[in-house]
Amino acid sequence: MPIDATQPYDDQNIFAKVLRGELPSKKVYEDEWALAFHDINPQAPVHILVVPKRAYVSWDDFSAKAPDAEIAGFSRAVGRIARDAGLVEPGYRVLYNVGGHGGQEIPHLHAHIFGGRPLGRMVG
Ligand code: IU
Repeated sequence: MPIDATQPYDDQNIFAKVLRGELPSKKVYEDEWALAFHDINPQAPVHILVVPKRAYVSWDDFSAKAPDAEIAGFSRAVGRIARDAGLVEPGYRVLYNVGGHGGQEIPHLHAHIFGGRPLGRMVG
């Protein structure tokens, strides 16, 4: 079920539990700002999720409220993870689903990184 991106943060969501170590994940990267792990249901040969360490419901919440240093740190982590996965050439996609129309299901911000095959043009 897609979420309402304006809802308050629920610390019982799946990714909050992964961040607290209460649920396992196939971790690919961790730093001060971000944790990244393989998506459980990959939609491409490479499908990595990157979540901020701190509590944000969605990209809307994060972009409005996160301090500049955190936005920079998180963004750099997303880029580094894709680079380290060897995706820069031939290319990759970063996606944030937001709320109902965006199809967001987990109410903790996550960037999807897709790669490893031609992804086609997607403009909407
Ligand atoms: P969405 O943007 O909220 O729709 O994406 C949620 C993603 O989280 C989706 O690709 C799921 O396959 C993925 N996922 C996961 O990796 N581990 C889980 O335990 C659950 C969902 I639940």
